[in-house]
Amino acid sequence: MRRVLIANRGEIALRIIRACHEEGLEAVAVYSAADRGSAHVRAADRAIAIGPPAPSESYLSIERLIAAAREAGADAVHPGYGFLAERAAFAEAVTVADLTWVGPPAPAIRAMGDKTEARRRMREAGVPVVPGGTAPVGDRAAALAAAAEIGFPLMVKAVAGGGGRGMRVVRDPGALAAALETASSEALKAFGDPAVYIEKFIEKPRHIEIQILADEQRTLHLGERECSIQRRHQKLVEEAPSLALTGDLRRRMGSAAVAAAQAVGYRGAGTCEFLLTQDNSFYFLEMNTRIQVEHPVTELVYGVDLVREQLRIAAGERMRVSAGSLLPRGWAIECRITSEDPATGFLPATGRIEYLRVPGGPGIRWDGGVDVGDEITLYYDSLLAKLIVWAPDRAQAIARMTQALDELVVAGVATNQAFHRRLMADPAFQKGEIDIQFLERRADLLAPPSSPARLLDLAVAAALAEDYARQSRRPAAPPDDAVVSDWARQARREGLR
Ligand code: MV4
Repeated sequence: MRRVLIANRGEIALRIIRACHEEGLEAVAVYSAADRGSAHVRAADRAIAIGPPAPSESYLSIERLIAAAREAGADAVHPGYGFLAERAAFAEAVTVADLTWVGPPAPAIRAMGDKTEARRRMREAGVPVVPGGTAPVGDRAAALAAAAEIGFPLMVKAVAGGGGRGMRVVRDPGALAAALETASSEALKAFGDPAVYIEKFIEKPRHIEIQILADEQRTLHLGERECSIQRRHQKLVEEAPSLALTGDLRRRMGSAAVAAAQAVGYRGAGTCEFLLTQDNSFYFLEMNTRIQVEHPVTELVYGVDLVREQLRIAAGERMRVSAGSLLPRGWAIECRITSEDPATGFLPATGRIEYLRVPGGPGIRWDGGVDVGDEITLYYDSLLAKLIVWAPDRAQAIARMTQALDELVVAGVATNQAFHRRLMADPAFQKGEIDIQFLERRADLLAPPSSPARLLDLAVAAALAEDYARQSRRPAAPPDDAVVSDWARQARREGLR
């Protein structure tokens, strides 16, 4: 393996390019017409244009990506996350083109993509899954019978689902038929497959995921990430480790995740998602067969570069991780900085980055993909950067994140920075009293009521900005005895035109 094509954009493309360079590999970027001047294009050794801004004609086009790999003489493809990362067909196309796929084998992607098959395989492997069906529901009578056995509340989920689409909570038998209908038609629309199944609904769980690394010899886990701070299935803050886990629970969840990976012949980096209940039962939900957005918090507490390990494993080398040394050290927190404005209900914002001040100092990491001058469009997801901190313990990590958020300035496009500040200052968050419904209960954190004092501040700032802008447009008259050069005179005339 010598030259890796990165089939992605933004911060993760840049992250992978850096890992390639550290591994002594050349990196080939691809870019859509909207990303011509992006940071990942400049950082790569070579860049290939793959089409117009629309993802379907660029980053989601298997054909164009394989052609780009050929054109650049690449011998491997790293998909990053999102786009084609979990498409078994892409993994196969890469392999058929005689390129190395930096990811898990296609059959492992496929097995985990079908949620009822995954549930069957996990049960066989002794991995706890949420009580419920392991086959799609048949007719209405069969569904009612299955529901009676499982009990209420329950959930109707899409077989081809994941990430929260095609899901319905059902609290009593009377609501089942309607839920089956809507979940099934949603599933058909979203995944092209109307099949649904039912399982017990778990109330107020935490979302805990376990990081896996597997090479030809070994399958290891690198502990957990706490991902409960999310809104509408979009994670906003992740941390490692989790306050909810003891060493014993970490070992048990870790063993379950390793068994899950082994059951599908997993290789490379992957993540098993679990629901952790308030009485410390845990249930396998799904496996993400890719590097995840939040991988840096694991890297910081385990001292492992997951992307470099992905590259080594794909090249057939052994991972540079020894099971004996795998203990979490200190605490890491990640805030996703997105171009979403809490004031407008987290609608994606657009604009040009006019100014950017990136936080720095000990224990602070900025995984960004944008620079001053970049245009933020609606073509791609709204993740601008990830701000990640490490500190010896959770309280210090929160304090460090607070300081980093104070240093951060993004001008020109609205971001969720203020939300992160409110969260870090929140006593309940500081105590770790979180579950997946935390943000549903805390509308005050999402969008604070605007106070009269805050409005006054904004009005004064706006007036000062306008006055400053007018001043700078007005040419100053020189004193009578000043020697004014022709250059200056000419410039003033230009300025007055
Ligand atoms: C659940 C659940 C409660 N009970 N399943 C959401 C995404 C998909 N991976 C599965 N999800 C859930 N499945 C049962 N039986 C609650 C969720 C859920 C959730 C899970 C993880 C992280 C955030 C979540 C937000 C809402 C619902």
